[in-house]
Amino acid sequence: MLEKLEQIKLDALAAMDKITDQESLLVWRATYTGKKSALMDIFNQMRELSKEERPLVGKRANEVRQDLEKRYEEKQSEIKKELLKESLQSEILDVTLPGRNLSHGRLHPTTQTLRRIYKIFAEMGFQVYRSREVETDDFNFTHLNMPQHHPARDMWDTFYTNTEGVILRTHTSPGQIHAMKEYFPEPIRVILPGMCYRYEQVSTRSEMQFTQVEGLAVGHDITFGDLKGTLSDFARRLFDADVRTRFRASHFPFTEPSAEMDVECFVCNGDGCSVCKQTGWLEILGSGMVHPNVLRAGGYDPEVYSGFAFGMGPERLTMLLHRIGDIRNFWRNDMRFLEQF
Ligand code: FA5
Repeated sequence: MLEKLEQIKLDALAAMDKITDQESLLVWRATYTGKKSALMDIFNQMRELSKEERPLVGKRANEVRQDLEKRYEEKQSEIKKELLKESLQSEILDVTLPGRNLSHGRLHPTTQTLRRIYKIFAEMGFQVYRSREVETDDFNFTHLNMPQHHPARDMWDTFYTNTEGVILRTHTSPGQIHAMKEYFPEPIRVILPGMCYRYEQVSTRSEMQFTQVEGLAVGHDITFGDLKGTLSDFARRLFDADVRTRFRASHFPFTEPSAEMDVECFVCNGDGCSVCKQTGWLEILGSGMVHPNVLRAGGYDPEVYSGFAFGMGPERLTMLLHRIGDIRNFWRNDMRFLEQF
């Protein structure tokens, strides 16, 4: 028995020398010290030994078991150390390498234009007035001098909600009424930016969803001269100090008289080209003196107050500023387009 024990120990230690990983180490433990191991057989066979032999073999068997367990613990910590060494070498950190570039986010081109518009009007004393995108039919049309069944409503077809009389606004003009109701009887100088929606054919110049910036000035003795001066100055500040502009008579139910403002075409410098449809001019906004019925709807007496209003499309202005040929790029989410601004 004692010889057998020595042999078990020798075999186990020889097998241990070949072990280099955790998995084989576990197999080794089961083989040499587990329940079915030769060492355990010896413990089980102790009963069959003579009284003299039993303590000797028992003592030696326990020693062998302790030796093997000790060897197991040693091997385990060797393997752990080796693993740590390997990971330190393979995941080495070189602090002298240059850092990775962070990719910078950027503002959408329309947002950039909007911020320029806010800044210019802020310098002229206009505050930003936030107004809602979901409107009632009354605010979008009726209060703007377009009663039910008025043919002018056909110019602005929109999206209707399931709630009767609640629509997506077609322009920022209903915000004029909200601002007047809130400010009365104070004088007003606000711009109203925001999204508008129209049920119309999408093309290179028209989207179903676009931004507008409305402007409204109400007070005493405000004239058409103020309107022209404010908007001409705005164009000079946005485009160029010597940009050429013109006002063209137009019609909006909520202004009287009404005018559209054009800037000289940047592509052909006024000679006429496909972008300006051979006219040499590009329309940038609609405007006019606030109609008496609209002043009344907002609570201002047209005998005492007067005002002007305008509405421009920042996407169209951005197209002019950056010579963008297709408005549909603004909503395509194509990084190749967006990264240029
Ligand atoms: C209006 O919406 C008037 N409410 C403007 C106004 C305000 C006039 C105050 C008088 C007083 P219009 O439909 O022309 O007008 O639109 C004004 C601007 O919005 C246009 O010049 C254009 O820049 C922009 N716009 C209109 N429709 C679209 C569209 N489908 N896609 C992109 N921009 C558009």
